[in-house]
Amino acid sequence: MIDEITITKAITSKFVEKFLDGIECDVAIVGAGPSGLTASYYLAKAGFKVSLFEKKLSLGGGIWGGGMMFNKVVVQTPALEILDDFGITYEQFDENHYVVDAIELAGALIHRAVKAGVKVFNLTSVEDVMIRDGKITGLVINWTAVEMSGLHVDPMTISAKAVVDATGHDAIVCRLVAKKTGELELRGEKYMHAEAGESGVVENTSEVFPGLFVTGMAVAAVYGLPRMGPIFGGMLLSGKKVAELIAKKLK
Ligand code: 48F
Repeated sequence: MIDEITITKAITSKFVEKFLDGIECDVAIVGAGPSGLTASYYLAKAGFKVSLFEKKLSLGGGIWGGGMMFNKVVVQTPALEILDDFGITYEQFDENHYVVDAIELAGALIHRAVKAGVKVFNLTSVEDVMIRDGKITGLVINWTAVEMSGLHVDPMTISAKAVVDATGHDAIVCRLVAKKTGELELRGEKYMHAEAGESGVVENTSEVFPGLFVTGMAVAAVYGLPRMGPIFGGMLLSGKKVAELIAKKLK
C-alpha cells in the first residue's frame, strides 16, 4: 500500500540526513556549471567529501543552450580525455574542433558527479563567506526562494577545508571576498578572443585567497581574461585542474 505520510517522512528524513552530512565537508563548490561539476566529480572520485551548491533548480549552468540556443557545444583536443572519463560522445569537426551534444554533456556531468558521491544542494544560494585568521572556513547559505521573494529570513552556515568559486561570469564568491576583505581584486572579464580565453582560464585556475580557489569563467572575471563563447574545453580542463590543486593541498 502506498502511503502519503510515509512519502513525506522518507523525503524529509533522507534530505536532512544528506544535509547534516554535507554541512561539514572537505570541499564546498559554489555553482554547478561545467567547471564546478567537473571539479566536484574528480574530487569526489579522489575520496574527498564534496558539497555542491547551486542556486537554480537545475544544474548545468550555461551548457544547456549551447551557442545561441543551438544545443551543441565545441570542445578542443586537449579536453577529449575528460569527455572520455565521463563517457561523453563527441564528433570530430576538423583537426582541433569536436562537437558535443549540450544535453548529453550536461546530463553526463551531473549523473557522474552524483554517482561519484557529490552531495548536491540545488535551490541554494551562497550569500556570504566565513573567514577565520585570514582564511575562508565556510559559506553562508540560504534558499534561493528566500532571496527571490525578499523574505527576511536569516541564512545558515556550512564549513569546508577548501571553497571553489565556480559561479561563472559573476564570480560571486570572489566578489564577496574582494568587497569584504579588500584583499582581492577583480579585473573583470574582457572582449571575445576564444583562443586566449581558453588557455588563460586554465593557466590561471588557482587559489586566489587562502582557502578560496577559482575555476571556469570566474577565472576570467578575476584575472581580466577574454571571453570565449560556446567552446567548453577550457571549462572542463579548469575544473579538473582545480580538483588537482585542491587534492594536492588537502593531502
Ligand atoms: O555560468 P556557468 O555555466 O559557469 P562555468 O562553469 O561555465 C561557463 C560556461 O557555461 C559559459 C562559457 C563557456 O565558454 O562562457 O558561460 O564557469 O555556471 C555557474 C553556475 O553558478 C551558479 C549559477 O546558477 C550557474 O549554474 N551560481 C551563481 N551564483 C551562485 C550560484 C550563488 N550565489 N550560489 C550558488 N550558485
